[in-house]
Amino acid sequence: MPKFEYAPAPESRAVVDLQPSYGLFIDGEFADPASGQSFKTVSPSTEEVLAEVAEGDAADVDRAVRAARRAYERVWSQMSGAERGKYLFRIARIMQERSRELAVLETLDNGKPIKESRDVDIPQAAAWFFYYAGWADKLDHAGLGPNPRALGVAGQVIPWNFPLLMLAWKIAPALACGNTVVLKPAETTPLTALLFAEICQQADLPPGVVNIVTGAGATGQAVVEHPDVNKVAFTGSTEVGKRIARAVAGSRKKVTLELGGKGANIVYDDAPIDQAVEGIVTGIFFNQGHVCCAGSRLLVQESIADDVVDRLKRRLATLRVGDPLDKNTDVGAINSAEQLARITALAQVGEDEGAERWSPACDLPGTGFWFAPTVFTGVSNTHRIAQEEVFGPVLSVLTFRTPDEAVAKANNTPYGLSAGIWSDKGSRILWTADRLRAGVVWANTFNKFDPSSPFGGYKESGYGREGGRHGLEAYLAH
Ligand code: TAP
Repeated sequence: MPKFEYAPAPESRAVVDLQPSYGLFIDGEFADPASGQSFKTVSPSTEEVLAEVAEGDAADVDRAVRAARRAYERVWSQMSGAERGKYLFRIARIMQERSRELAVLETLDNGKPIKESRDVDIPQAAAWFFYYAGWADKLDHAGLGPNPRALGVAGQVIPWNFPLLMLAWKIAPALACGNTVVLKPAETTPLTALLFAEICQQADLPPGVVNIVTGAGATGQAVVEHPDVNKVAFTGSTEVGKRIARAVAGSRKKVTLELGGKGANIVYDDAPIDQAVEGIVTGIFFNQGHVCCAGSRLLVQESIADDVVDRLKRRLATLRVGDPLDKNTDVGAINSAEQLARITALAQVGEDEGAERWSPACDLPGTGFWFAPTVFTGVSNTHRIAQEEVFGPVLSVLTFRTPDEAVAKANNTPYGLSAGIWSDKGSRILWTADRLRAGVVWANTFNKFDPSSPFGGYKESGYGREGGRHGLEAYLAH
């Protein structure tokens, strides 16, 4: 009888050809860092070392910026938009072809459930390249002035929560507009950016158009402060964003900052409650709550609050927390020991301030970084867990009586990135959305993304928009 051979499942790590060490990607080639230093990237679900990754310093950043400048002047800015678009389409297609590999690598390095990297991160990242590929030859018709032109070299620094997707948000519009790029991925999640570098080679992207310099915060600082960088694009914490704004003040660099958030998810008494409960779960437990636009504050109308919280708890008891490579897993690992410590400390503050803490019964694995889905009830607006970004699977529940009170509470944080509204009445949704100081407002849904839709914040959530036609503006002079 012929032997039956199992094909590797999509979630199997066998689809990834993990190298023991990775260099920097500069001028189309992988290169050793000037210092010879490297750092380890670990799997947050097992604490296993996945690879050694080059630690780029200011000399490497300088090398990368020079390569980007050369490529900008000699090749990329000379090329027609239609030609640039072809490269972006090619990259998008290769990302689709290699999507299993990208999804498994993302899950290994980040800890997020494979069903999220497979169904959200990777398809969305490819979609961003497809979308901006389509803009490359239409910039003159984008309504962005008579003669829109590229800025030059873009320095881009991204966080660890959506490593490949944040890369796509940054690189796709930059290249479509004719800029070249030096990008620094987050220290804890460099691997999909390095696989993306391989994809650039595979797509025959001219050397120097995309450069990836791995390293820690100091490497990011060198990218941002390099005098020959024309544009800085940053996604990360408000604290580092403020530091970057100060560092580039007066330099004539164009800057966009996508920073933290403390999104309100407002549930009115006429909302479809089961649907709202699903939206609350997606809003805060998707990607372990490592989401800048997470619905981390539930604002529920007082008359239905007990019912909503009861149904929410019953739903949370069904979530599977554990091995991110298991396709049945709903909540994966926390990205790093540092992030776990931050979440643990802030949750303790919630308890100390008198809010009531609840988690479903779940067995957390013995190794790796884990935090059970957590709900705080009895939270008031002055509590730190109602004001500060936890960036983890922790929901604060507040109540309100009137729509005016809902809006006042929703707007009462330093942030202004996202919000959700659940109601059966269109007029109530529009009334509320009009009054919320949030860059993105979802109605009867949450955490929905599309490349054609602009994304960005008010107040301490930053400035500038990524996505859609608005996202082109950040990469063009006009
Ligand atoms: P950060 O600590 O701010 O790190 C973001 C990136 O900046 C990382 O690559 C980091 O390097 C680098 N960096 C650190 N110090 C720097 C400096 N002085 N100059 C230049 N770069 C520096 O944030 P995080 O912990 O990675 O991400 C979580 C935060 O990002 C949350 O607050 C979240 O809300 C926010 N976020 C916002 C959005 C949007 S769209 N608004 C999206 C995702 C995340 P290391 O990796 O070595 O630290």
